[in-house]
Amino acid sequence: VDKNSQRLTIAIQKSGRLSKESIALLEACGFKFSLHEARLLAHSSNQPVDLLRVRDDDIPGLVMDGVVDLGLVGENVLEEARLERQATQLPAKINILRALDFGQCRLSIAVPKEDNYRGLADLEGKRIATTYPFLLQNYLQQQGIKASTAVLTGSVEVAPRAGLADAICDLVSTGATLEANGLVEKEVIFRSTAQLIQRPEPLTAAKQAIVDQLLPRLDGVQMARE
Ligand code: PRT
Ligand code: ZN
Repeated sequence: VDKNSQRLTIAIQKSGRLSKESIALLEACGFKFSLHEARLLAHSSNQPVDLLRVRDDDIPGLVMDGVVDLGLVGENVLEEARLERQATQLPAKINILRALDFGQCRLSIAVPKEDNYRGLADLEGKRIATTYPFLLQNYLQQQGIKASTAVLTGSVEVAPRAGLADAICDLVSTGATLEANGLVEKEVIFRSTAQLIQRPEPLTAAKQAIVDQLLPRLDGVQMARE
């Protein structure tokens, strides 16, 4: 990506739960895109705007480093990246432009249903499997609980059964995955929706003009489907 490009670059998830709705929202705001499955970059045919399609985990860093101008990403991924970058002294500033009306989920601690869980204190000294170690440890610290983490980027819900952890901290939407794995949701530690974020450094006037046109349209689209 050419940092000096006059085209506004927006990072979105390439394939996953946020992809369809991210593109649909930008299209509803008047941008036209033709997407080729294999391509990282998609040009808008009617505006000086490019989409960069990447793993969702890469989006916060790309925006915080100013490699791209805007990003659409889950608040859970954004906050995890922010905490991780703060801990490692990397730039972690971001402008959150809007909370979006899709990608709703919660990050929750769940335990095996046969456990006699009475409260957070029962997690003291235990191990919790999660993809979000910074959000989890941040929460535990606030609550005064010391527990260790097992970091897994997938299959978190099988960790207790596999003997890797005593509990899990994972994203939940319907609760079906927990249920299917014999787990019960006990503590909601973070509520998330997709967010529209912007790089911390000011945009060029030309790019800012596109954002100034985008935001009222986005508000209109979200208001209309409330
Ligand atoms: O490949 P890439 O890294 O881009 O994708 P990913 O696999 O990391 O992410 P993806 O596509 O699964 O999710 C992208 C974002 O969608 C997340 O970061 C959240 O912001 C949001 N989101 C909303 C969810 C869910 N709902 C959700 N239910 N992300 C994941 N899940 C998973 C959860 O991890 C668990 O495995 O769905 C399962 C639970 O769902 P229920 O309905 O059974 O409770
Ligand atoms: Zn991811």
